[in-house]
Amino acid sequence: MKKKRYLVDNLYTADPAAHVFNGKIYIYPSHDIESGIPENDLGDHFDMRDYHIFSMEEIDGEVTDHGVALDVKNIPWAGRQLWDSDCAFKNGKYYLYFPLKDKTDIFRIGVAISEKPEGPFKPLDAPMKGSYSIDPCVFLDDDGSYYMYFGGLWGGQLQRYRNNKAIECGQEPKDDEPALFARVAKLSDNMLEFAEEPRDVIIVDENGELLKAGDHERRFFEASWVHKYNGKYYFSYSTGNTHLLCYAVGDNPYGPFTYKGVILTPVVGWTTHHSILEFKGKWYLFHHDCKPSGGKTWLRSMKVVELEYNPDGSIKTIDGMTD
Ligand code: FUB
Repeated sequence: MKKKRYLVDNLYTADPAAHVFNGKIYIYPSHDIESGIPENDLGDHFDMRDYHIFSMEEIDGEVTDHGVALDVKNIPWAGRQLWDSDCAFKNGKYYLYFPLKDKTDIFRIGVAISEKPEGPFKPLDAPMKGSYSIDPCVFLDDDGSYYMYFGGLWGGQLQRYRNNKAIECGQEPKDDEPALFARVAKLSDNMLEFAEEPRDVIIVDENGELLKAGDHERRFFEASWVHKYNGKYYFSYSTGNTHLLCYAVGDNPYGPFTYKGVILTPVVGWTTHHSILEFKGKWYLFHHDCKPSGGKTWLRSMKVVELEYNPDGSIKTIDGMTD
């Protein structure tokens, strides 16, 4: 599959997190809507209110919409904005992790549980203790440990935290200072809490130097994803205001990760966000763009394309603009 394929045409969907459960592909996207809220740098226009979950048996097969799996009106601690989610399976239960602003307009990460990958999901009464910011991604390592990666700048509020504590007047570091990094923490056995204090997901350049805050073409902005290929850990992410999907490679789930390159060049729209999945011996990049909505940044459409590696394990860059 060298051509990109849009997956759904009757809803706007973004930030697709794809997993194989029970031999099928399940996709956990955000559900974009026309909220009427003007566009701004804090992402207020992304005022999403529910999640639909999709599945397909083949990469080019029919896509099934399983309907509303979780609605903001059923989340007791909800303020607004259901952003990028992810799902993990353990001991017969599926755990949906989602970022949502609480009633004080602070992003927290919530958990909802189901016995089926497509839901419906029942949310817990409170967000995860010590959680903050956005874009949770849960990675299952070969030894059975689950790790959550999270964080996002600007509207994602990551700049308001240092050492897992909220700071006053949170700002990004100066251009020549180390960048802010995503966070990672092992999950507790019951999958409901962090089992440890979240740590920085450090990204270094080819000389082992920490990426700098002013390095907008390479530094982390949002959209963490982790996959393993040939025994190496690939941490991929969006650079936000430079609209690239990049990746960095490490030897363990905590990093440090060494910056390696661009997976996807800019797409139509401001945000870019993805997941990477192996299915039946091939690798795929799930992502989104705003072509079908005529470029409206808050109305995105998820799509999939094959992802290829070079013999040295590097990823072949995909052109975001071509079909
Ligand atoms: O969908 C809302 C936000 O836009 C996501 O959480 C970010 O990663 C960006 O794609």
